Amino acid sequence: MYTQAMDTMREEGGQPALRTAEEAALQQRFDNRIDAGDFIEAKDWMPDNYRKTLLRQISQHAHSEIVGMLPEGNWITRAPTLKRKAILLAKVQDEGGHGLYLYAAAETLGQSRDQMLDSLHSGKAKYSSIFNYPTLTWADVGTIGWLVDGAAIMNQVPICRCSYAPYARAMIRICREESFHQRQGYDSLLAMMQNGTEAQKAMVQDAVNRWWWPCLMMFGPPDDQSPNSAQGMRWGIKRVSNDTLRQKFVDATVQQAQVLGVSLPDPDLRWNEATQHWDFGTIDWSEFWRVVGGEGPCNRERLAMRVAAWEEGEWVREAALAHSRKQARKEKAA
Ligand code: FAQ
Repeated sequence: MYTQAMDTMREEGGQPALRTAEEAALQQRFDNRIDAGDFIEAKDWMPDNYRKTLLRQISQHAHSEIVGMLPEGNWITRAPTLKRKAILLAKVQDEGGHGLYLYAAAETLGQSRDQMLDSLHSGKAKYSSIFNYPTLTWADVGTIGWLVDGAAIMNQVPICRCSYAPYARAMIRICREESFHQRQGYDSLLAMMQNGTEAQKAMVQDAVNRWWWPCLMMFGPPDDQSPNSAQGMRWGIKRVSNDTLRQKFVDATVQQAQVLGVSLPDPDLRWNEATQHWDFGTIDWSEFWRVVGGEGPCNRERLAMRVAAWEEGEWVREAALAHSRKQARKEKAA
């Protein structure tokens, strides 16, 4: 039912192989559970393409979290006060934690963390386009919290109801932390806009101008150009479409920008009384695909930093393994 187009019916000599009665029954049971809004657990039977789609999305999501540590991590040593430094340190550590929950959720689908990281480091795997933009000033850090985490929450809250339970459970924890991230970013920008110098206010406006359009791109291509959406929605992996989430984000953010006292860099942004939504201008999708294809302003730098961190961390992984082997030997001997 859900999987006619994508299920992996094994092809022999160009002909789809017939399913066994047992496989057909398992498929039917799975479809019924999805229809009923049931959650699927790691040990449950699932179609191969459901597993592959989840692995693709969850591993990309995990990679986004750990690559997402880099643009802000860049500012830890330069945070303007002890308080802002402590907040930023905690936030960046949280993103690392989110990556770990998500890699663990993906591992339940049968792929090892080493395999996933290998795909990231060799440039095969995707991660969110947004993390290929530079953090030029301190205001970029606040803007990432406000807009990037704001967009991430908008996208991630519906994933708390994803049909794959280990992913849904990880997302519940992650979303709680992301809402703190969004608030701290807004608070940091508000401090500069309310009490800052003219130069600091201009710095905030400049950061918002640079991050606004890339944030709208975070939600992915328009619905009619999103190859994975239809199946993802039928399987209950995606609950809300890319365009709907993007519109919700714009609607929520316009008012926050007004309170902050910044303008959003879109001359076509206006309230539409008929739709009760904010209309916005055309997104430059050619820029999005360039960044996704590896040609963004910081793609090479981000990947090189990840690879260096992995190589430099080898001795830590070796030491941890040696320690766990030693512990196991001790337990056996006791
Ligand atoms: N960047 O058919 P669709 C965060 C790819 S976490 C790069 O619409 P789908 C926390 C897509 O993979 C941010 N690639 O795909 C944080 C597909 O390629 P594929 C990450 C993108 O999966 C904050 C192709 O385009 N969040 O920010 C992007 O149905 C601050 C066609 O697209 C998640 O990953 C993009 N923006 O929908 C951390 C949430 N958009 O795989 C640090 C979970 C699309 O066929 C600091 N993921 N593509 O080769 C999702 O909800 C979905 O995967 C979407 C894409 C909505 C991202």
